[in-house]
Amino acid sequence: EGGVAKTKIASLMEDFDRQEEPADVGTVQKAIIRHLSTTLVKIPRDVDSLATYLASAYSVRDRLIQKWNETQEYHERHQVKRVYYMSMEFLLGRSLDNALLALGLKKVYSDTLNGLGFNMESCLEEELNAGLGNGGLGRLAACYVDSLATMDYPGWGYGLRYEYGMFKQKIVDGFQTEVPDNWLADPNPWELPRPEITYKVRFYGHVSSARDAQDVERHKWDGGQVFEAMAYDVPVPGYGTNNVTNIRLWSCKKSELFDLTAFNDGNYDAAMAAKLQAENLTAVLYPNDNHMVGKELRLKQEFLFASATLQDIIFRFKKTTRPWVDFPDLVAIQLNDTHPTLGVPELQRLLVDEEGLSWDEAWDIVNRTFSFTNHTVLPEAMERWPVTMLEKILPRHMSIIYDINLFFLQKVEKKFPNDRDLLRRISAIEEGSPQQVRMAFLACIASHTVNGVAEIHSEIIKKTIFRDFIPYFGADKFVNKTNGIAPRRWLHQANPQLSELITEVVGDKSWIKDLRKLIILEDRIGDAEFEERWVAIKHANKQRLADYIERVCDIKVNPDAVFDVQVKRIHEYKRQFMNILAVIHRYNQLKAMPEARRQKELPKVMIFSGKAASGYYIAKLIIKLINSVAAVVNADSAIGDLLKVVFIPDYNVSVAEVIIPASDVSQHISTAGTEASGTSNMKFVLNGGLILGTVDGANVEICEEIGEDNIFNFGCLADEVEDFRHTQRYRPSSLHPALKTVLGTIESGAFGDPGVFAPLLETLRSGGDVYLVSIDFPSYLEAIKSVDRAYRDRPKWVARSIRCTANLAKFSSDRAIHEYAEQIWNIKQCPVPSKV
Ligand code: B1H
Repeated sequence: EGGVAKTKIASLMEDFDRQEEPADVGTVQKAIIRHLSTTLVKIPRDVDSLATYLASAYSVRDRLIQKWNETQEYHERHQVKRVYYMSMEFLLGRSLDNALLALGLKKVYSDTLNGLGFNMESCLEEELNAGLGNGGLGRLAACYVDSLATMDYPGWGYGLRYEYGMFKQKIVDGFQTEVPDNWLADPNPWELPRPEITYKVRFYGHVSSARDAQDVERHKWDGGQVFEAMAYDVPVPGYGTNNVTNIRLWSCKKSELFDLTAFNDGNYDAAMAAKLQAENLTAVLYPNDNHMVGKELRLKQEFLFASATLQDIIFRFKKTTRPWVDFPDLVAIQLNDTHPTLGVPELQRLLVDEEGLSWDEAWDIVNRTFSFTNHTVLPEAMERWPVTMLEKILPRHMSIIYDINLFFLQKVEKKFPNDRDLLRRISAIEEGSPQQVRMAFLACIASHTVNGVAEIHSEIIKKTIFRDFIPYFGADKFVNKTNGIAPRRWLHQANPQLSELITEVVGDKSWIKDLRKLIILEDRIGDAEFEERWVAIKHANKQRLADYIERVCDIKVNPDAVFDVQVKRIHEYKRQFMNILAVIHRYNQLKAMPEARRQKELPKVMIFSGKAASGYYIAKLIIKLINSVAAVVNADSAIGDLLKVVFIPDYNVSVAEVIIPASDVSQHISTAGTEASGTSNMKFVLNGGLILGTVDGANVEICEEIGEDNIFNFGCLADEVEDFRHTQRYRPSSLHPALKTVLGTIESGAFGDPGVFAPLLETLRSGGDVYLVSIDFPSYLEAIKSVDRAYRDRPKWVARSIRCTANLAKFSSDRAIHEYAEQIWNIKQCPVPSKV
């Protein structure tokens, strides 16, 4: 009987899958109404724009799920190799607009919503941002999944489902305050809970060993605490393809088994209380960008993530019934920085302890499976975990790490005998008190390929952190994969007007999947009518941002002024401090000018936005200083529109989508050698904004692509930085007069109690000026002058702007993913055929 029912169901479901819902207003309307009244249980008078957003989202999701099913089923049937992109962060932002554009449904939804008396934009804005990441690293993961889907590559993202993502930033009295981001407060149509997909993850406990039948020592890890990781699947559509890929996010719940004895003892109350009190490992994202915090809870997050992911991948592999040696023919795993590196000893443990492989068989599989991306060289961001902490929480893994390291050092010793210092330098275990595991070394030892994220950065890591590994592994193991951004979100979605113009010039929408087509824009340079439209679009985007600024900051800015933007996480190495010091310099200059002269100056709006890690005191002072300067400058009637300073609160993906298309100039001014790549630099240039920047990260390659006439570079070079730090250390006496004056202005109390800013100013003095603000300041001022001069030559500026967009193809995440696929993952495109 059950058999008959199953066949019947199977054939009905096949029929259902074969039918694609038509995309007309009538069908869409019906779907939205159905979700309003059933899924959301609304009565007519309760239907507001939130409900309408949700109903629209559910109706789009229905279509996505169908395609998602097909994609997974098709890839499984063809046993194609997949990449698994392991990342502790996925900064997805909003999904509805992106999905509508991907599926070609934007117009019909807009018509439908209009017909129902709703405005599309306000419905889209009801969606809360999925802020499951800090900054560039997390957003990169989101862009990469977009490209995997769009280019029909078989691949999944794996991450954690934090209940609270990146905190919301409120500015109170000029200071940042943090508010929890309860992003799951509204229903989330973009996640599919999979209660049937759970894995047990153990912490603490003890390891015992015994000899097996072949007299091999076998290890068993048990006891301790057992947690459960449950899967939530987030479907991600490709643009203009049937492929819908998956991001599987793990959510933690304490396993019921853990408290079973208490339940069995009849102590229901106590057992339930323990369950409620149990720390929820996936409650919150650690809000530190480029900074490691060695908390036990973070280590547990990393292991829960690693273990659930590897168990899941192994489960899927076993369904193929292929032999273990084939594992790397079906599975590639990319480690997004070191945060998922516990996946290495976990795979080794699962293969040896659970599946009975020999150490060497397992290690060969591990090595052919993993590859690793390094995203930073900042010492404070390098993950190191105390051996004692690992031994306590993950005893079996600590012993596996010891063995991995021992076998590695033995091989190094064999190749380079009698070099004890080399072994000390290269060891994954750093001697000292406390002893620590260097996660970057472990990731490097276990991976077949290691990559940096921009040319300059990939060169730097070969000369610094991985220097000693090169004689042993050879230089070929270390490659470059310059970052990229998804043209779908960062041009097509964020800048609809410019997209329309580009589509007109290209002749079709093919550029959305092939940015090389943008080069044709160069032909229009000098075409007056085209240039006028180019300028008008930038102006409209500036007006949109001006409206936003007035709404959230209550500051009126003039859209005819230059919009000069620096938006990114607040960090000393990114030097927002240097930017605001130059703003003060400009303010002083304007104040000192006679009125007639002043009125000839170029009006500027200096726009800042970004979050400081909650424990990063100096970064928070930088925010306070920006807001204090803003308060004084913006209220100064003698200055008026000539200078406005704006700090836009709560920078996130959606805010970026409004800011980036509106910039004339954006600043990427990190101390040379510190910003691994940067990705917002690419987003600004793609939208026709010019860069004021240092010779760092991807700025260098952007300059190569667009030409040095179209970028404003300044500052010392990466290979000069160490010299400056040691020999030309900052001395107050040698301070540039302009900088002296600016510091004097702050100390005079012009921006409020100078005592507040004293610790910040100290970083330039006794702090040793680690990021060389005082060294680069003079050339920075010169560069700002050349930007201003250039902007006054309007026709030339417009030509530059067009050239920027036209030459940005290299920085598409499609190019980046293509390179990863061919050169690192060895995966092939596998488009899901469309229905007949
Ligand atoms: C980047 C991080 C990062 N590099 C530690 N490193 C984190 C490090 O939570 N943590 O512990 C979180 C993030 N993030 C950024 O990656 C680089 O600074 C950018 O230059 C780069 O563009 C981006 C993507 O590669």
